[in-house]
Amino acid sequence: MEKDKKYNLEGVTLKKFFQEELETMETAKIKAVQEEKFLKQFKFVYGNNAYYRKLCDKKGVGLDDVKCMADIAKLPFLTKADLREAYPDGLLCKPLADCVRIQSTSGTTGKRVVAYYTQHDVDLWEECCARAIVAAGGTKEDVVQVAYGYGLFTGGAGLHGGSHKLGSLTLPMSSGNTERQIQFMQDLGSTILCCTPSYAAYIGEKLHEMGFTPDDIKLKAGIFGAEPWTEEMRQNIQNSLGIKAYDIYGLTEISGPGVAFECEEQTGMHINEDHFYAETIDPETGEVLPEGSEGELVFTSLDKEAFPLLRYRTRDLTVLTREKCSCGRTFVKMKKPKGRSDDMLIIRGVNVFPSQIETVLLKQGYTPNYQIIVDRIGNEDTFDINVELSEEQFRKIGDDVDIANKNLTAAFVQMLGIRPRVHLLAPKSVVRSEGKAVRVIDKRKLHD
Ligand code: DLL
Repeated sequence: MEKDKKYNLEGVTLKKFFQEELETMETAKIKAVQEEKFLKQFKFVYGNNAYYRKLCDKKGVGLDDVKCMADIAKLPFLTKADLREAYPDGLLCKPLADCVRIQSTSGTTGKRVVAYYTQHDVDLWEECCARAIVAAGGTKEDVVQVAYGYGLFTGGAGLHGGSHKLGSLTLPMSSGNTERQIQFMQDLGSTILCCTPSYAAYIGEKLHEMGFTPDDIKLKAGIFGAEPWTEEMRQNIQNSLGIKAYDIYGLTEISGPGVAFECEEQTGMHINEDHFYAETIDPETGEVLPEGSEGELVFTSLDKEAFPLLRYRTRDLTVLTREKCSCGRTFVKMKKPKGRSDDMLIIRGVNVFPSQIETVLLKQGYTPNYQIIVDRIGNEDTFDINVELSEEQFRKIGDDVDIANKNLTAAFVQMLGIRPRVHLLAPKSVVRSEGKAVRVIDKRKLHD
């Protein structure tokens, strides 16, 4: 690869794995490890948390009912509503004096979720992030620019900790101040960028706007997550920054980024199964689904201390697959989540995911700068999509704006089955994101 010429790998032993013996365990071994840890974790949570014990009592499950991994099906689910009810520390399993960190979700409605960590929990989490950095080609020689937000959000802290564990040179930029991000990237020779995919797209856009090309930076890889993003978006970022873009998944409730991460195959994320047991369920009935069918992800932490959640419903929709991966990792893979079940819009009775809109736009050569606005007038849903044109499109489109609009509308109708009103806007009219992008404005909620 071009980049390797600039990036001096001479004398550097590229590690394929951060913890090879764990990441490449045979499936039977993984299952045995999970069962052993699960039985211990259940006893620990049941014995140390009154809120959880009460939930189990309500379901009629006691200590004696859980003797093997399959017995997990007997346990109650935990939901966001439980976390709100138990706020702030009703699900804590260790004395506060043993905790060393609190992180929190970015939730805008209701009470935030706060997660507690002991030093053991922080180490476990950071190791998961180090695995992700190594899977993206990271070594101790790398300069890792962390442009996720720092603070209560887990993005900055998680990747920062992972980079330290690996021994890479860590650049704690946090998000924002995009020109300075690019200047530091050049001056300090950053080789790996960590931020949300929408922010990566913006950094790419800015790089070109400042008159640079990927040849003017040393970046070789990016580790992007915290929000849904499409394969088309991956291509867009890879081209504009001249890198390989890897997905990373996680949630505050389970620890933060690094619950799952992508390897060189870029075909889904390996779940760190030695720490987290994954199930997919039918979101309506709660029935456990076989691997290979799409459902809501449910996680059970297997060896956490302060805030170990058992059967936590994430509301994220994905598919689990255990197909052999060419990278050598044996951990089950989750496909790119389509979004949360509650991100799905129901417009005029039709299910619409923002990711479908992103796919259409990027396939048709538009920018990833868009916003979906849904409202209700009388009994009718209105559905508008604001699409920003690139400078070049804006210059070229001239009188053909109606034709372009018609073609794009037709592509949406084909993908979604309903007709949006499309608005092609001048460059720079859609607000850029430095963290998690706000793609949808659903004004119907205001009327309810
Ligand atoms: O977003 C943790 C994180 C930080 C993950 C940095 C990756 C990188 P929360 O703020 O608690 O934590 O939000 C968790 O974000 O349930 C998903 O809905 C969504 N999400 C996270 N990663 C991805 C991803 C962090 N790679 C919620 N693809 C999750 C799609 C993602 N959605």
